[in-house]
Amino acid sequence: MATPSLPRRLGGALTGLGVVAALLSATTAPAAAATAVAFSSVVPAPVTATATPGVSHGITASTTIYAAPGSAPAAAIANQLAARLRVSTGLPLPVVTTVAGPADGIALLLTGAPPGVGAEGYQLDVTASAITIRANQPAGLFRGVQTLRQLLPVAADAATLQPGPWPVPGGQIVDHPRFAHRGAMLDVARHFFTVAQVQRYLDQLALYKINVLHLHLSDDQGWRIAINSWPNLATYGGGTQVGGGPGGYYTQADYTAIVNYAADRYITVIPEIDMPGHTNAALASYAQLNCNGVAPARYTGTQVGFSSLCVPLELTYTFIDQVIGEIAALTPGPYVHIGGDEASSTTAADYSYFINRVQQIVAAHGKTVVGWHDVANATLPPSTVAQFWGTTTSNAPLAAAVANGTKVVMSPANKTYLDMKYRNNTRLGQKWAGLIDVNTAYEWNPGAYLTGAGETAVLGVEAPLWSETLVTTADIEYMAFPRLPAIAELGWSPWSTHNLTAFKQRLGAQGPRWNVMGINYYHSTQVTWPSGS
Ligand code: NGO
Repeated sequence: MATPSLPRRLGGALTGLGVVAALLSATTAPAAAATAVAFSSVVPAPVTATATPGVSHGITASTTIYAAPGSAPAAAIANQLAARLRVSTGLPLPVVTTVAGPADGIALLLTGAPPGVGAEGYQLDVTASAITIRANQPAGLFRGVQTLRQLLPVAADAATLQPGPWPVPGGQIVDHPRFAHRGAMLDVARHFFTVAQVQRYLDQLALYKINVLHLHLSDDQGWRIAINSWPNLATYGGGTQVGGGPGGYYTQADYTAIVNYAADRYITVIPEIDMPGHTNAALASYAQLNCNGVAPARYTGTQVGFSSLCVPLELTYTFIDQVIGEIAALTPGPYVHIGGDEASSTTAADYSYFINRVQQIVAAHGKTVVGWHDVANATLPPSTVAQFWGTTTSNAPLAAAVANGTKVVMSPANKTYLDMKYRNNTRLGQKWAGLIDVNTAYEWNPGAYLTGAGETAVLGVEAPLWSETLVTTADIEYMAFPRLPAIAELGWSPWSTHNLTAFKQRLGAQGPRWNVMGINYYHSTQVTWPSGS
């Protein structure tokens, strides 16, 4: 419904993402001034955002949410939005699927979007009478809803009832992602995180249009998913963690709960079983997997590179086939990650043989292989995706694989590793790839970074969060925020919008939102935080 009595919200048109100050006019009432939001605060930056000066649409007691008729996914997205907003606004926000809009209320439509926005893009129009999101696919509606959330006053993201009002600035956004893969990795092996903790992280990822959660499910210090054919992996191999705590593991139902929660947010889970190195937890669980038939003790330190599955042993491949088979059956997404990093206890010849064979096992289970870029030392079919985690801008084996058609996910450790410290005195994290504050995380171009891997060879970007030093949700959030949104913007926004100064203002505007959401973020001195946040 229209809210003609609302004061003017935007001072001027935004052309493209020319982040001209879309600020409150001097006539704005003080209460609303505290909550109004500008197009220029959306992260990741949209492809184009054009404000309509003097226009806004208020969400009120008479707002209805219309979902595209006949689309269960559109109805589900509408219900998610309504459920979220009811908590903070207390408004009824009925969801109906019988009328297509967009005469009033909020309409989520699967018609009329520009074809060029693809499967994940959307067009958002805010007029005095209605808010309309149009997309070609439900994923695009979901991404558009995340933009709408960021255009609402930050109080809309609160967990308790807030007074309002709930104005949305008028204008149009037409938006779509630069890269198909915009990922976050969580290491649940060094320290275990519960389903609820992972779900909380998924909620945060969704807000920044991340579409992949890569779960690092096994390492020397813990095996974190129940495998029915090899039960000791979880019950014994999952029973510890870095520093020697109780560890933990996901039942298959737990894993499915994570996968489904992610799918509701249009996020694909990529499970990783790291091999042939980083396998002490598996080797400790089954003596017969060891070349010498003796199970090593469980490991709670943080060294890497000392363990290896037994490459000449045939049982190794039976084991892998059964493990990958069970995980593939639980995983709707197309990928299984085989790790392959830091196999320094495996000879080069064994490594090559092993990776080649494991790729065939994964393919036999109908999945596409992802591996850390070390796998380029073996022979890769063009379908295998390599995840670059180096600290230099050239890597000869990887460049050769790319020349043969392999696509790359960019996770340069000195840019995207969320476990690196911000500063020397950061309590959490490591320093081996350098210190990473916001400027460093943001100032690189994923499509023009690695020699031989230009824009078309890059599938996307991913921010890994290794957990050697991380124990709690507060720890995860402190390391992920504010750097994760920087990586999310590199993955989503066109390079033409890239601007460090503008980005840090947009990022700063997220701070009050993180406050109401209870996110424990690092108050980087490189970011312009609004006063009081
Ligand atoms: C490396 C190593 C991981 C560590 C991480 C810590 C890769 C791909 N292997 O990244 O085992 O946890 O660094 O930053």
